[in-house]
Amino acid sequence: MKLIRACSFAAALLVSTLSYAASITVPNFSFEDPDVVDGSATSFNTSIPGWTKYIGTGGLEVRDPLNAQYPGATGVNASLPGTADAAQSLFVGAGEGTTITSNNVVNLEANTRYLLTVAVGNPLDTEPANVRLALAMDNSILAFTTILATSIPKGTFTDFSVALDPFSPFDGKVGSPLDIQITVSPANGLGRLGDFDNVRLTTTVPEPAGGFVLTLCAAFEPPPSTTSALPFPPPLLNCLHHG
Ligand SMILES: [Ca+2]
Ligand SMILES: [Ca+2]
Ligand SMILES: [Ca+2]
Repeated sequence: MKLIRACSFAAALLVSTLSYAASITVPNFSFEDPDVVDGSATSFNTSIPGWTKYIGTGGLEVRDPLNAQYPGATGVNASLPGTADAAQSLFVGAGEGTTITSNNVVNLEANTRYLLTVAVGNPLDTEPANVRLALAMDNSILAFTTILATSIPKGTFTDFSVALDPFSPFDGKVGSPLDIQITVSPANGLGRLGDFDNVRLTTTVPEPAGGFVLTLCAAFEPPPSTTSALPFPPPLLNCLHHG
């Protein structure tokens, strides 16, 4: 019975290990810094806390939208809808290819999958630009996704994601800092602005399954001198059954 419990424990640990994910702190992820008055914004500039413009003719600002932009957004600290966080968002002007970055968010680790998720807004009073979300290193893009303006739901914020698959421990990029990039480009001659919030970066570390379980099961095998009257089932079969 002890072995059954041990292997069940190993199987449970295996499941939790396979689904293990960690969150990485993204600076000013919710664009609540600086706090601006409801309905106002910082002026378009080349930087805000945690974020800077890399290229392009557009600028970036923090703003606190009203009902005219998003339903329910008017009021002190009134929450933005959808997948946004809190009251303020990042607003980016879309000169062709205007790209802003948060640099050196984390150092790339081997055997780790990175998932970037951003709440992308489409305000009621302006047309959005096309958007590209990317993970980059030294301004060289490693993974990206392109979001057409027409696929961003109106009057709310909607999550879009891009994943960076694991690198081997021998890859020269391992150990170097990752950047988050957000790029906006005019869409159909209409959409010239991008609205963003709640930038999240999570990691998942896949574990080699079989070896881990067998190692734990072997550790709980009875010693040769055990005199229990109950025969122990074969460890491998038992583990496979309970896994
Ligand atoms: Ca926010
Ligand atoms: Ca505010
Ligand atoms: Ca507001």
